[in-house]
Amino acid sequence: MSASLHRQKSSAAPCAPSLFDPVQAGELALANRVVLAPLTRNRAPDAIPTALMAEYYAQRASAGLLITEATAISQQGQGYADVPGLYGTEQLDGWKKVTQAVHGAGGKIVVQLWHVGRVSHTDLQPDGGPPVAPSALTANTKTVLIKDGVPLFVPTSAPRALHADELPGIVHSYQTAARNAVGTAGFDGVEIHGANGYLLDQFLKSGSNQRGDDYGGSIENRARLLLEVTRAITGAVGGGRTGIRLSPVTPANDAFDADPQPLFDYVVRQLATLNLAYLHIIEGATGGPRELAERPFDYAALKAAYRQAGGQGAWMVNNGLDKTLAEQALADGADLVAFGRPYIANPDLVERLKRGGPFNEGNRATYYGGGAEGYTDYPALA
Ligand code: 8OZ
Repeated sequence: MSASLHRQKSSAAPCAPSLFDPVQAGELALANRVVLAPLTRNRAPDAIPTALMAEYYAQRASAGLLITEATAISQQGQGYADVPGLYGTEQLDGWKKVTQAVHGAGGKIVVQLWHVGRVSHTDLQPDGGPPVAPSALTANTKTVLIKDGVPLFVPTSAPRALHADELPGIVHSYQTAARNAVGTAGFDGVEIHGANGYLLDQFLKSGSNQRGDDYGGSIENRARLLLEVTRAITGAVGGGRTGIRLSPVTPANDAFDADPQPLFDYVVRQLATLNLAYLHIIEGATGGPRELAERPFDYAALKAAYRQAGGQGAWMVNNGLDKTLAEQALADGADLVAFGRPYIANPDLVERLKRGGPFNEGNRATYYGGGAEGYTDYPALA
């Protein structure tokens, strides 16, 4: 919009961008504001991305940005059967085929960097040891193993508390994964998984962090690991290629904080100094209600805290949004909208949103694990 047109309209409500308008997120020049949210699909045997995964992501390349499924930065960071990793040569080679396919189809793709912390099982850990966590508190949640080809939901194993002297190694694993993601696998950037009750969220939240050292207790201490990881990654690949996902009140994977507003206001004020490409906020319960009566949270205040502290990254919102809610989010000042489940069954979601539908329904039975069925066989519009 020209400056003069903008002035003419300034007495009315400022006009919101459309979902289909381009936007800059740090160094990422995005063709539109529709984002593929990270979706775990458990189709990477031995943690190695496959040609089928390359096809799946390339089918969705008309999104302004694709965020991969959560991807383990180390074997210790792995918590589910057949999720991909980013710490071995074959894994990086597999991802390279994915990024080449997406770029060939005109898309942009970042990889979500994941350490599950306590949400794991001894069967998935190095030498069958216990999963690691801020404190030795078992998460009341389940993970998925695959036995004889059949997915099996099992309770997570009791974790051991990390020693403070192990934390630099974890920060280093994140940094190495980020560097290899951009430098070797060809990703446009990375998203730090700071949400949904995994390691970084476990450190943030009082329900899972009872440490008495510099990484537990006060808000500043609980946020320390997440901020150290973020600084290490931005130092390696640049803030403009780094995003982060947060979920202030989700109960996913037994996440709980007694007072999330000041905690997350602090976190985003600190992140504001790192020139990130974007902040990705899950509003409410991941995959569930957008508002939780027992866990109120002011997302507008969170965004204001970030902007007041100088944060210029794109503001991405997510969780249960349809076209109307997504447009409302943009009108309320979000820059990007991430769609999860709608993207499972609608590879050409951007075009379908433009036309107002129709939308395919996803088959839950094929969300996790399996092959092409329920993965790459959903039709695009003619
Ligand atoms: C569904 C199943 C397994 C993992 C998340 C990475 O919630 C996940 C996940 C989702 O962030």
